[in-house]
Amino acid sequence: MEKLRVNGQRLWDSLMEMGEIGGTEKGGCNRLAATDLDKQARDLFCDWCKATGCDIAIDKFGNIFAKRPGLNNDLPAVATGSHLDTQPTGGKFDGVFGVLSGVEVLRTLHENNITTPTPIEVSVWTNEEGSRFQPAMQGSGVYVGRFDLQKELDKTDVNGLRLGDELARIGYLGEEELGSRNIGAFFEAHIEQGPILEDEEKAIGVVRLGQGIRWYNVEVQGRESHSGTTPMHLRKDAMVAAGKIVTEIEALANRYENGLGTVGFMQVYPNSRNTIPGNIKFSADLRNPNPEVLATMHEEFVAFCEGVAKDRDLDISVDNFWYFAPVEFNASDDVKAATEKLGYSHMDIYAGAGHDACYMADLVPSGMIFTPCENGISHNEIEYSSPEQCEAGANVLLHTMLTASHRIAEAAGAPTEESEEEIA
Ligand code: HGY
Ligand code: MN
Ligand code: MN
Repeated sequence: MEKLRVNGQRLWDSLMEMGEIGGTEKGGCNRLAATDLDKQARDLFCDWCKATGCDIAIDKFGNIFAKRPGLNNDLPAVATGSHLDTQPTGGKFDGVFGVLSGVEVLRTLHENNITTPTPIEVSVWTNEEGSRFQPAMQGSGVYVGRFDLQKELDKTDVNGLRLGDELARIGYLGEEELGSRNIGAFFEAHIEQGPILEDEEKAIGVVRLGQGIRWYNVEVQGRESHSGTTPMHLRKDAMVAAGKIVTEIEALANRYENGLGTVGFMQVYPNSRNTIPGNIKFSADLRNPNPEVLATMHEEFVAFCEGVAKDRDLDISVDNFWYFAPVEFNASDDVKAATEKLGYSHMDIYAGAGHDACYMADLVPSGMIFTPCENGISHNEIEYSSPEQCEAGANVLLHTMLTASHRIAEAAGAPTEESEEEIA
């Protein structure tokens, strides 16, 4: 087992093939959650897993679980997984690298006729990105009970399409109860999506923590009126108020170490150049690895919006509809041990992005494996990780999972190796 390695070329070819689904001219991927393209990607994943002897299950939120039997199938599986949905200007690697590293683990075990002590499972989580439907990490969040199933299925996109209907339409509104998988550990491989590993010239990031995130829907209600006839002092200009808040988000993030603040989505009504905007809806995304700092950022943000509403006599609503506190990964040492065994350079790191492993950590020992990405760029079509970097990450995933599988079986007093007569 020590010498077992993934097939890096096969992993790379699968990444490129998956990247064709929703592929963009700039070489990225636009494959939003629960679209026909998402269906194509899901179908391809299921086909690839079935070819390695997996059974496929789909739960009531469209999460997919590909399970490869082990020696003792009543023992909890060692699981991995990530997401196949992308940002509108996504790349070929965010999420997909983790899913296909899991597929490569299955393929490596299958072609070497290895039966692991426990089952091995690879999952695809619905709508991790939170772009078409909110919040992010929706599938894993519903799975672990952070979100209510029905409420999340009823979420709609900007065109009023309901997520539950879309999952049914693409054939991925399953029957399996949420949270019902028998798993004993969860590991997710993912590109770092930041510049640190590349700058530090490390092959692997041992992820110790996922930073806290707060998402808001902000709505500024002013009054439409004519841009040519309304004196400045009589205006109820929603755009100017929104602009002050957007500028403050940047200032707020810069006031705190590791503070991050972003406005990525905005709807202007009536969006006509000679009508003073009467209504503006926009997103706010605040992050920090320190929960107390994130709480302070939240308080200052809400207070600032209240001040703008008062000063400009506008109605401004701030809905902090999603929050998760920084999360520690308690199986990171498994990742570190596998990385050292394989001889890859590594460093401890924290995750700036949210990941499904952040929610799986509610249920089972979880860990994450980061690989570098070029110039730290992600959520961009030029996102890139090299074949060698992907291969290293998948090898660490393979050995992390094998070690965990043996540990779970040993702890249960179950066989960890196939006996000769069983093989004969
Ligand atoms: O928002 C995030 O961090 C992730 O990309 N869903
Ligand atoms: Mn991701
Ligand atoms: Mn992402």
